[in-house]
Amino acid sequence: MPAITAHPYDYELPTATGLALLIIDMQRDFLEPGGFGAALGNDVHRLQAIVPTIKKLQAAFRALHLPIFQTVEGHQPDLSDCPPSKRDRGKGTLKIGDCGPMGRILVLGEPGNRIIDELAPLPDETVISKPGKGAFYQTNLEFLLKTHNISHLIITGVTTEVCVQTTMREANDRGYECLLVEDGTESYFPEFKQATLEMVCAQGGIVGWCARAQAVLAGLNSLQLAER
Ligand code: C5J
Repeated sequence: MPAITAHPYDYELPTATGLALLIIDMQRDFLEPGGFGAALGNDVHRLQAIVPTIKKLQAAFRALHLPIFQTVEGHQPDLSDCPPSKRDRGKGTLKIGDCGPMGRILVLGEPGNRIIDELAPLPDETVISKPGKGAFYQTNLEFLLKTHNISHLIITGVTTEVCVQTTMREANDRGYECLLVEDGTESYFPEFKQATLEMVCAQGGIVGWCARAQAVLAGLNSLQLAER
């Protein structure tokens, strides 16, 4: 049985149709100066280190014709899907909907809301806009995964303890087998990233598995060989 070497134990792969790559919120708002992440007082540069790793995974999934789903966090221009509690939280200099250097902060369609160029989706790849932290909240992600018969999710993106972890927990509760890529996710706070990696795969994988990208790529290779 093809598997990925992972914590807390090997992550068994389904037949190729069943596996998808989920890339969470690799958008300019979080990775570049002048966006939502920076408006909340964070140093956005440390998030950029994972871009080459996610790019490698994206290329591997594309080469195997496996589905890739990306998300962006953003709100309608009238902010009708942004609760005041979210807009007001943090008391930053720029709030959601305000005009910043990359357009309106965390608003769909604005320049800052775009996925970074390095990870731009192909025209036939799905990008899900989400108003919350979790990718299942008020989106059609679950419908799309069911339509594609996906049971296993390889999860990457930012930030580890916010949108990535929330999404992994939502997916786990819905019965998906989730693996978080250790060097394919990042946080503004290294200690929060580390704690998240430890807590998701504690207790025998209470939320899922963790593995490095190299192990994921080796697992994909074994899957390809097994299905030849
Ligand atoms: C945050 C996210 N951190 N994508 N969003 O607000 O994790």
